Amino acid sequence: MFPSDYMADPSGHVFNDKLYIYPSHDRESGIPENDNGDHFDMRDYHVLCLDDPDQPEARDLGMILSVDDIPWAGRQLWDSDVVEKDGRYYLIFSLKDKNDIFHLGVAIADRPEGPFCALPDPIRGSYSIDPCTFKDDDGQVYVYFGGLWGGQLQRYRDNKALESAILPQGDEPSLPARVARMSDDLTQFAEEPRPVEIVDEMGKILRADDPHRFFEASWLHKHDGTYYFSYSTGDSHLLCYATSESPYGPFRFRGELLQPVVGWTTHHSIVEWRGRTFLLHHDSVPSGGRTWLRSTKMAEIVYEADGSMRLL
Ligand code: FUB
Repeated sequence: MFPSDYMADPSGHVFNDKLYIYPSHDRESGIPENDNGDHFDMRDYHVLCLDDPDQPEARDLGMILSVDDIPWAGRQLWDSDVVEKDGRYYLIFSLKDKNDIFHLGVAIADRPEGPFCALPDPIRGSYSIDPCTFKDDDGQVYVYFGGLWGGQLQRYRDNKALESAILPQGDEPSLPARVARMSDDLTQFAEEPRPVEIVDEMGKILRADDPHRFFEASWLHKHDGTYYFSYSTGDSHLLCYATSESPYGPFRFRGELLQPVVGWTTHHSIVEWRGRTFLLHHDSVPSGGRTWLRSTKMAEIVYEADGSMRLL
């Protein structure tokens, strides 16, 4: 479906009636695979574009930001997302600093095609990975973020760094993603990040050993006034979703959206375009199962009368 280069973690947005996809740019780093994710050693971002939903292959519009042009960069440009405000485009990205700690950074452009210019420092108080931006109908912009294991979320509690990482176990409550409203200029958090609670039908937070609990790859979209939070379950390899009446949640678990794909990671975005809804995701089929060389795909989603989603 998408160009022959390896692109993962696709974040899709419609700007000027075209679909722009902001992926991670996978490459062969030669670093052995490990649970820390060192083999995902990406060094730049490209943007892909579709003019029409039925176009067989997206166009690669080229590089929009390189790790060499980010003043605070250490290594590993992971998942990113873009939001538009007042005719400017804000790329929020995950990157390790020079001490190997993940933070979220901001880079700004005048066009969705970039090039993007990075701010000199990461967002104050940001940590972990996988930012998803969401602009609500009132213009407020929120960023959802967080990821376990190599994404370092287990090193924090209540937005403070722990002395050593603690992963909840068994029937302990799982670790939630975080959400923060952005400042009006979209360069900082406007508030302390809050937990994105995912609860079962009884209102209980999903447990650490629940295969549907949050792991990484947050995405937020709104449909018919309902907020849909979708995410990857990481080591159980599912894409799941939960719904709420508020962008802050709590979100009630609703179901599985995508079964495990070829490759360890699963990651996605959901975008409404010309009256249809699309799931962008990745797998490692074209690279023969190499988990760090992933390719972007697109599928259509439909809603049932009760608001649940399924792949067409
Ligand atoms: O692409 C690097 C990491 O792999 C992402 O940040 C995670 O969501 C997983 O897809």
